[in-house]
Amino acid sequence: IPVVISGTGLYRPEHTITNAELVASFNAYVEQYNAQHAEQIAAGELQALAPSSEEFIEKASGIKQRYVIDKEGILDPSRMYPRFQERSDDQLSLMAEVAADAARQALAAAGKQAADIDAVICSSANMQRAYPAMAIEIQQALGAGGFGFDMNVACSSATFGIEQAVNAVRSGTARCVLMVNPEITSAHQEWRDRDCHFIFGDVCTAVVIERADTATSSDQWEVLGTKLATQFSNNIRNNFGFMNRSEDSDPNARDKTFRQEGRKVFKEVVPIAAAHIEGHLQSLGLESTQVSRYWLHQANQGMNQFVIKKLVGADAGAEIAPLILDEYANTASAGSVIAFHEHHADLQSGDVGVICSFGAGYSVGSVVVRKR
Ligand code: CO8
Repeated sequence: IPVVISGTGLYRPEHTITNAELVASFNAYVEQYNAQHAEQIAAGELQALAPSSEEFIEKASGIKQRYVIDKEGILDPSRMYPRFQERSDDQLSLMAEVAADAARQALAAAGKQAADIDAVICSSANMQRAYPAMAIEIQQALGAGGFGFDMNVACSSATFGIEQAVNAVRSGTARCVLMVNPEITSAHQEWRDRDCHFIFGDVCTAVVIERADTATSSDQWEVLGTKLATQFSNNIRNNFGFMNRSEDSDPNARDKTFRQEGRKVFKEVVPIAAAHIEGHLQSLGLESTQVSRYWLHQANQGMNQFVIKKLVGADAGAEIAPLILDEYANTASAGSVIAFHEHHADLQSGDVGVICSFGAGYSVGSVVVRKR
């Protein structure tokens, strides 16, 4: 029985931060820091921080703004991270709240009730807590049955999650799976680091995956195949974790938030991603030029242009590989799903597309779909 993607949903926070706002606050922080440490800087014991620039951000990444759940805390030069209220155990947690919002939209698009869902996968670059699994809280918030579990493959969490969902449906473990990606990246982004302070934004995506014979949606995408690959690299890393306390490490140390060697990632991941997609398509008897649309991971505009050039020998026009990172920035695993969510309505029955993620791990995941 074919398996289809029958609906998607997108939660988008109400606040945006433009590059101009971000840079103004970052530069105020830099001034404050340099003034506070003037003596050590003058003595050569500390390096002065350099200001950021709007021009650099847009040119280097293609990002123009990002959505965030809390704006005030991030832009406060004496804080530089969001301010979230701690919730009691009997309140819905923030990750579950945004996931339930995106999930309800995806269920409506698929024409499903929560009771039709018999598995919930919460797949994201970070989880709010150790346990119970976020997916189980989301399952309860929606009123879904079956089972739920969490998984994390950083930037590739969504595509890896889709494969688990497809396999669960194919094997008969579940008939209809809800896969959600609450990416509250603002909480583990390093807003005080000029090299990466502009990269991330908050969102949540949701995807309904089910047996084709139960699907009633007018917008169905048959999953022709999924292919996952990983290769260890330290070039994108975050050492935050449950052992930090026992290691007596500083919870505010730089290595406890997102950090990367951006240039190396750029260079190393482009060929891996292009070869992965090409190989996957070939195994399905398809050429990369037969694909109507590529919904690629959204980390860097130039990176996607390189991947597309390798695949189809053309510049990544909006037609073949739509970009959403100008508006959303990098949303970790959600980026390729946002691209699919917003840019597939014009395609025709029989058209083939590829949803593909790449990033930390390294990890690459591709999902080849065909419009029914
Ligand atoms: N303003 C002004 N100048 C700057 C700034 C700034 N903000 N930042 C750096 N510069 C300067 C540098 O100091 C450097 O100066 P010099 O030449 O004098 O040394 C110059 O600009 C060039 O710097 P870079 O070489 O670093 O700039 P790049 O052109 O390489 O651009 C990017 C940097 C944008 C980071 C680019 O390398 C990139 O996008 N690489 C790909 C990164 C990527 O895809 N990463 C994957 C991210 S991981 C992911 O997607 C999901 C992770 C999920 C978990 C994390 C969630 C929080």
